Amino acid sequence: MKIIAEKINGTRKRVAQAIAERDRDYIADLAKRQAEAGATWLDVNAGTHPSQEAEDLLWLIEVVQSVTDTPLSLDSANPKALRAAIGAVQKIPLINSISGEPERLEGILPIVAEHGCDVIALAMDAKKIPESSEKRLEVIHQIMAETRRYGIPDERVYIDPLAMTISTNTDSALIALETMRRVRQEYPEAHLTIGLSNISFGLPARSYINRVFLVMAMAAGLDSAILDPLDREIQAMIVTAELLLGKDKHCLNFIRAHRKGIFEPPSGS
Ligand code: THG
Repeated sequence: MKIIAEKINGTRKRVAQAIAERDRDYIADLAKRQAEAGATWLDVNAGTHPSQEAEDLLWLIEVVQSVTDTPLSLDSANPKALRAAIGAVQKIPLINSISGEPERLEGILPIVAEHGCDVIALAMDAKKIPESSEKRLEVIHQIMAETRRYGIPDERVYIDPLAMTISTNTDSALIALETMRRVRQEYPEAHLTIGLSNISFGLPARSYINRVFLVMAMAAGLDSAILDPLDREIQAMIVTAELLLGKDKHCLNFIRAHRKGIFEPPSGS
């Protein structure tokens, strides 16, 4: 399971404040802790000020790279900000994200092709997120036709079926899971990812919803997710689900995780 660590996100209040105040220590600490917790990529999102996005993103990248060499996930829909960012990264990044929107495809796919990046593709077009898994598959077919046209191998594409909030549509998880199963069949070389916490928005006991959904999605073929790697219970779910899905030869990772204490209650509780 590849983890895209979510915490350096300018839509979060505390991170927005740190960006505005150029608080290096706060961002550096988030970067270090998430990298140590096993993140494959650190997502960096500079927030929603289009006029400042490129500048803020460059600052985030510089601060994060001053404390870790974990590769970055550049979380932006803005080709200009992404172009600037690509010139500043030390390792080939994950681009988060493209969609079926033509301007986004035209603006971002050349960057992905030129630099050999991995890329997340959202199952949505310019207008909206389709309701049914059939319609999401249609959008995914369009996007995959474009990535292939640009010569980007399927195994560099991470398809995000999009988990909408379960509180507004109780079929949201089923639609995302069905989309994942179909993607697995039709694009066996492509990866699947998801922004895990969207599913539980507006409900209590969110962590339970997130964790159970994560395990269901892993059974449907999810091999990557945007989540909080500092959540030990989530890490425990991941190693256990991988064990049960035949992805842990001789149970070594599970036993190692147990020795490291990830199944113990956190101290103080
Ligand atoms: N798919 C893709 N990219 C994404 C998303 C997705 N990027 C953004 C988002 N969705 C995933 N990232 C985050 C980052 C932080 C939080 C949630 C999702 C987060 N949320 C707090 C919570 O859920 O309680 C509330 C905010 C806060 O802490 O202030 O931390 O779906 N490709």
